[in-house]
Amino acid sequence: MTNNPSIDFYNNPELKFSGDIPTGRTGWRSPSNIALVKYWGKKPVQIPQNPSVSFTLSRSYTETLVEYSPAGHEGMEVTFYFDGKPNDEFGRKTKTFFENLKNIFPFLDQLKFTILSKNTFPHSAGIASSASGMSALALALCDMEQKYFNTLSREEDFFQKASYIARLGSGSASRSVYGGLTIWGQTEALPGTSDLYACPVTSGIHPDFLSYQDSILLVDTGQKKVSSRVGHGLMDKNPFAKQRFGQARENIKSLLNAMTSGDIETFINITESEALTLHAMMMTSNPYYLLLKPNTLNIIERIFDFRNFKNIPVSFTLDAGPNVHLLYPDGYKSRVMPFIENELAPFLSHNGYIDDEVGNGPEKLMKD
Ligand code: 2P0
Repeated sequence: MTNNPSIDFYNNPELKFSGDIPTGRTGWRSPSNIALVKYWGKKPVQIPQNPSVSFTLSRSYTETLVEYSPAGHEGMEVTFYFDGKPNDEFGRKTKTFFENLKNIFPFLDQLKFTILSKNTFPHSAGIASSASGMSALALALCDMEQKYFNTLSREEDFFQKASYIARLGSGSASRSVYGGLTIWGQTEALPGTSDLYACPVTSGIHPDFLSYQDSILLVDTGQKKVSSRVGHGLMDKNPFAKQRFGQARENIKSLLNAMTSGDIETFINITESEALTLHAMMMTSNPYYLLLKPNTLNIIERIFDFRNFKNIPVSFTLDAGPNVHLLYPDGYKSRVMPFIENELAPFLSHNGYIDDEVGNGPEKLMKD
């Protein structure tokens, strides 16, 4: 936290340029993450109904370059390029995000922005592109705060604030500012956890889980029919919501115990149950809806069979979409790859799969 207790870490009117307004740029590469215990349901403002825990990924990331210069009379402006092309929808979303952050970063109103962003994976397909995209933006804003106001020189402060800001953009994005295993939401499972920002699990995890593999099997990469924002909202009236939030609170404790002791069987049991429960919540919302596709189920059946017959600890989890995250310890990679290529490939879209694994977290793209 800040050294000056009279200044609110998150609401600091001093973060405004008093002399010349600068021109400059910053850039961050920030990864997506895959939740093992899921966040599904929230309270205002972006407070999760239950804690969640995720693996940060390595090769599924967003790279965002933020260029800024003094604003004109109209105040803050945002021009957004995605994959090299102007993208008005992302521009509007980012402008709304920045508008909502004006109390936290008063300097935003003094600048106009050109943002250039690209993903290494298809966006809007339930592979948490909002997690990588919003965390990259949050890191860029914290970087500007540190560069011009020197208020985030402690690394813990920098990343905690970046996680807080990322959360306001998209809940799951709060977890992407750290590598490895990350918890967002207050839980007895780890001291220091908060509903306001995520915390990395920095010790105690069994080595098997530090290099876990995640092959993301792309069944369908089209735009989802129901957004996560709407899905979260439907949990407000889901008849099973209360039990679900309680179950998640218990699951996070049991999962962390299993990941500490290296109990892969319990890890598989909890993560697969979490994935299916997430989708069960969608099916039991009103209006009900379904994001799974026939090939999602074909793949899950093959995973069950492969695990049972070959005695290899492969398992799956799902994000809010039809694609399957195939999880396994890296020591089994040479046996799992032929399974994907031979048995699962017929169920994949033309995009195939992304060979990913647990990663180390975001990286700054350029030196100051
Ligand atoms: C998660 N998901 O824990 C859960 C599981 C998807 C399935 O959080 O409204 O984009 O921006 O806070 O973070 C996706 O929802 O929702 C999500 P908002 P978000 O990763």
